[in-house]
Amino acid sequence: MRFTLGICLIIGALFSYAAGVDPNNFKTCEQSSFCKRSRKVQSTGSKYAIIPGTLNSYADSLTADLVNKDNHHQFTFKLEALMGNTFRLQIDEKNPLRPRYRVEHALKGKPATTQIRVQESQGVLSITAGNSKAVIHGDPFHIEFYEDDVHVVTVNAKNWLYFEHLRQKAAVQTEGAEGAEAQDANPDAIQPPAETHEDPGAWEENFKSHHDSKPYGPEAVALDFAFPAAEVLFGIPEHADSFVLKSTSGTDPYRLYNLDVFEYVVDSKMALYGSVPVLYGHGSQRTAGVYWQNAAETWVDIHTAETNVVSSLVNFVSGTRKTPPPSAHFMSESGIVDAFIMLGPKPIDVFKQYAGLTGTHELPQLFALAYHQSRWNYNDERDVATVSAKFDEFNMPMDTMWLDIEYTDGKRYFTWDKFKFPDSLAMVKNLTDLGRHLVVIIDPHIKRDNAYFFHNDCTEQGYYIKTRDGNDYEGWCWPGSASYPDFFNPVVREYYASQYELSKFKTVTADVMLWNDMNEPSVFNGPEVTAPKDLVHFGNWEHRDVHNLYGHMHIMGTFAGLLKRDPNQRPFILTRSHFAGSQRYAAIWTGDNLADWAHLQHSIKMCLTEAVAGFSFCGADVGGFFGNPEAELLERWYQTGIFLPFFRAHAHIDTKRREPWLFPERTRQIIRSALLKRYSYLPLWYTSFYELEKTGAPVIRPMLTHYPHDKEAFGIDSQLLVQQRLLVRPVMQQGVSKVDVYFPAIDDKKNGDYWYDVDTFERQERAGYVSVPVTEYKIPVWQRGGSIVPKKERLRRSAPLMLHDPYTLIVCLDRHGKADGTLYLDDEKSYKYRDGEHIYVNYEFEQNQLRNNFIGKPKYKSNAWIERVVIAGLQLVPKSATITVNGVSQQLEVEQQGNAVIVRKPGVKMDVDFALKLNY
Ligand code: MIG
Repeated sequence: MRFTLGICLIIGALFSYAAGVDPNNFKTCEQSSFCKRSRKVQSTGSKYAIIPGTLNSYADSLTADLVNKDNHHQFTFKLEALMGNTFRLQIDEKNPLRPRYRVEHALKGKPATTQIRVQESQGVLSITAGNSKAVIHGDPFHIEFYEDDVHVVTVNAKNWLYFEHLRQKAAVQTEGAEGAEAQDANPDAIQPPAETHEDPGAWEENFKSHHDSKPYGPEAVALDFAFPAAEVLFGIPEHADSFVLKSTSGTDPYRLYNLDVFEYVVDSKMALYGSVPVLYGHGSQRTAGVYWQNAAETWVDIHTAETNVVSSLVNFVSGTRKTPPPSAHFMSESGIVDAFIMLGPKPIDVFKQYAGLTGTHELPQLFALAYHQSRWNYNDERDVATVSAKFDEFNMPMDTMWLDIEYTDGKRYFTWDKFKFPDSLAMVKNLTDLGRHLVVIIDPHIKRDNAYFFHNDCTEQGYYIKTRDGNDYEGWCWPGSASYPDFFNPVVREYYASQYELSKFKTVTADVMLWNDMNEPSVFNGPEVTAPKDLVHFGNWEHRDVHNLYGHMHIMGTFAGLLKRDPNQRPFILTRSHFAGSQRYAAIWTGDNLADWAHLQHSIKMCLTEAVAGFSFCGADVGGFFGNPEAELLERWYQTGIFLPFFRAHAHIDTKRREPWLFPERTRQIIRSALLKRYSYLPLWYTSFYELEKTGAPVIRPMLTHYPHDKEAFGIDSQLLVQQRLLVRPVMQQGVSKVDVYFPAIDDKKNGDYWYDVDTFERQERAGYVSVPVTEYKIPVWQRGGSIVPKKERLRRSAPLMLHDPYTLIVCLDRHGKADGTLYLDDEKSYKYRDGEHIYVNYEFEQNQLRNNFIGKPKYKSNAWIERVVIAGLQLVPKSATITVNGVSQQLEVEQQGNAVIVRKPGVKMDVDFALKLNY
């Protein structure tokens, strides 16, 4: 039975391109009993109050007991002030029947707290920490949060706090779902608490053919958050939806439950592979956020007054809000309330506050930011060698070849198919000799084959996730019958990590990097294609409690393994499943998208949301995973993909081969020029990632990040910013000869920044929509006036070969004739940069002079130099330029080219102070 189902699913996955996901395979809120129960509170409300006399205040926190006035159950409540305008709120049962799960490993460390000042007046307590303040109301319990006296967040604004305390199961209910009625008939039954008319799904629940035994019964937690200073809400990836969250009135809530969704559709609130429960509220004066730290299945209702002209007019005229503020209602199946309230005040501040809690991706090796060539599958060693050689033949740069599941011996990870890949080390060398890399896939499902060492180790040592009755759980996945290591056990992670050591995994080298897929986990014959919730993990936690963290624990093991293998190389890992904090270990991609225009458009929307949720290192399968893109779609996809941080072409096993040279000459040239553009901007990407690691500021950003006052910009998700330097608005529609670009306003008078077309240096001077003509080659991108962007413009076959190539600086002037911008460089591979072996410099142009200011001491020895300085926005063309280094001056040629001026061969090394002056 199980077997047949597995086969059907596999056949389905391989051969059907039918129109998209079958929603019946996934639960609605109504079909998820805790969601249904938690959502019901929206009509009844709840009654929680602080119990007078239980308050205790400490240097950095405050505690109290809470009571549910309907059933008299008691809870503990703790509010802690953290560094950086953030509060942490935790609510748990005072005396739970068994401990409730608290998320571990998501935060990058224990958050530093800060001193509070407590004041009381008329039964209302206020806690002040720095610029922020929490005002606590006891009955009904709710907390208002203020940033510099502006009210930005209310917790439990609508009294939707809902906390199902753990209970003994009433005796009569052991047999099935008729519970509620049967009880009345049995006088001996233990009555459930008066407030619950027991929901049939409370103690066990079925979905399709799957049974969830729910041994601990109902244990949901839910809470609402209002954002009085906000107009739009965004965040909570991963969904194939717009950047700004839509109201869920009349629809299901947004769902966060890591799932392998076959042919996901766009414009959808359905769950996907990753879950990052962070949500932001943004208005023109303030931005705030909430990180709901819970790894169980979670649904989020969004209540936003549908913005209409009348309501915004009323708000405008009265100066106060008449419509209720946008709010979000988080509902989780188990665990505790653990919420971080981040008070901004600006968008970039909140993004950094979130990064301060959960961390950032560290600076990747440069190659990881270059172009990745993947498909399911490159078949054998010859195939890999040929593809690599073809890129050279057609003069296209390419850095990394990928091997999907077919390289293994029967989907036994850490092994190779010896017929197709008899000499993997020679194949790898063939690539690394050209500066290229290889990435191989390793999935978490383990083939149950007693001739497979990994399976035997896991069986003997008890490393697999267990069923309720203590057996190794068996599911069905690519290898057939499979079990799943319990990565929550540190011993299992250690074992797993050690498998990556070259003494064990002898068929790869330390240059081979990793792809972890299917780690939601995907189980073909499991409920909703994942693991049953009543499985048991290390520490006796149910899968229900930790589901959204499974992939996170998997990649923690991989990351540790790669460091063990070679402590001097920065690991590169791509993961599909992710949770808050997974960005510390891996890049992500948006999974199995479709080769259509709508999915191309969603690649930007989805990655923008991921970027503000910590995952700057995000991309989508270029070309689309399912289906065969026509040439135009593929061209536009490359042109878009080069401006997302993770840039990889990938395709389903049944699609036609689509390496760029297989297309007609015109398509080839278009793709080639897009690739060259990506490589030319590598210094900018690299610098941006260094700054991400240092500051937490996302690499790609929605427009509102730097134009927080411009309401028109809030909802724009067809364009993105790279830092605050580039504005990218790719062509993502078929057959168009122009696109509408929105240039954001910097003030109420519709003034904008200057923006220079990066190809022509034509300048946009005003905010608003501009219809821009495009050709098939055109990628509409502008550089902000006031910024300097470092580039490298020589063609090589791979990024590591560019290490010593010279730089070009693109200087785009603002209204005052000024610009500045940073450049970061190091060995592009090792951790020596952590010991200061790098060059970090800020270039500044002002009064016709370019200078460099080193940030810290330049300690890396680079052979690179500055080959060219391009300046756009000068009033007059200078006659010449003078460069001065160490008191020695030299005259340089200046040439006008279109709308820019080029200073040739300043020739100065990267670690030397200089001044370059234009002469008139
Ligand atoms: O069930 O490894 O999203 O990128 O090519 C499909 C085969 C399993 C899903 C990944 C996709 C990958 C494919 N994998």
